[in-house]
Amino acid sequence: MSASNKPAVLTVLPLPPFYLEPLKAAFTVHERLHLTDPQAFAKVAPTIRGITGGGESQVPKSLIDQLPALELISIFGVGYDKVDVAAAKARGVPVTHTPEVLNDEVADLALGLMLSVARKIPQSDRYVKDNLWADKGNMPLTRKMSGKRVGIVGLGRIGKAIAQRAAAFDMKIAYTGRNRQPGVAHAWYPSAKELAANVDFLVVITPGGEATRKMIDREVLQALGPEGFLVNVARGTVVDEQALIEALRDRVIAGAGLDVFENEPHVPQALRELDNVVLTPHMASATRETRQAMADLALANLQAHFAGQPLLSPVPECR
Ligand code: NAP
Ligand code: 8YV
Repeated sequence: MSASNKPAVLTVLPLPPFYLEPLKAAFTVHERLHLTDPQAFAKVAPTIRGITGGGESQVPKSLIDQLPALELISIFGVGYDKVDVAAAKARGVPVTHTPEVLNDEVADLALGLMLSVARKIPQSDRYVKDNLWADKGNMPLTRKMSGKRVGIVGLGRIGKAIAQRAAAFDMKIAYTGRNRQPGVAHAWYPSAKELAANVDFLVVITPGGEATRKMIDREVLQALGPEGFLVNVARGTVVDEQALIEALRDRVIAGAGLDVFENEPHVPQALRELDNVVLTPHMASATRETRQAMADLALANLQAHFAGQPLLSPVPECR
């Protein structure tokens, strides 16, 4: 296809080369022009037929309204909580995402954070590297994970992959969600608070957005209690970050492992200074293998649409 008849696509987040390069081969790509050069963007806006970006991408109604030729929004990620799906649907624009291909990776990191915070793996690493082992002797004892109780907030695709791994650690599994799931043998609790009161590890893996905003609040953290650990690999918005900082500081809970934050990439100093947290920079899906699989699926959705073929993975609201 020549440059002139390649469909025009706007990117809304910096994309890795293994996605950007094949994207540029198939489409005329305007890289974040709406953010970097509004005048140039205004000129090309009427030609833009596709949007692509990551799971953290902002696609508000105001952007959709500026693109009269828009036909598809393809998200390189499973979460799409910052995409105004209702506005897109109202314009007849479907939204796609990349479910399933990242389940293993995100579940692996969730278990990694559980082990890291309970066994203090990052702190132990620093202890040896700072030569404190030789200077001060053994580190204080840590906490056991195998055989403990884990509560999964959101037993969906990734939640089930977390449960599968927790079972290999002989953990007792329970969950919460809006509904008890038929055919799932794990104990179900109707709220995060009731679940928290009955587990040692609370792992959050729901979608973000208004429906789950601050679902893990002060009361849930109190219910988890001073022996309990929180792990969040969902979205920062699902946890009341200020309440969490206070709960960690005052030892209302034992510790937390966090991959996501309210105002990424800015993480409050009060959280960064605590010794009972393990923090990672929203990298649960960030391996070469999985990001490649996500890129392939995001690109395949764009290609399918512009070839007049069915979409591979539309979001549930657009099926
Ligand atoms: P999924 O299959 O749709 O599972 C979501 C689960 O959350 C379902 O079990 C659902 O159960 C529950 N849920 C939804 N809304 C809820 C609510 N209002 N209250 C309580 N439970 C609710 O999604 P997934 O593929 O597992 O992905 C989950 C999320 O993980 C994504 O949306 C994304 O935000 C996050 N994620 C983060 C990373 C990262 O890098 N850290 C990577 C990938 C994904 P019910 O329907 O029964 O309520
Ligand atoms: C990535 C994610 O951070 O899939 C999601 O919902 O949050 C992550 O996999 C993201 O999609 C890459 O930008």
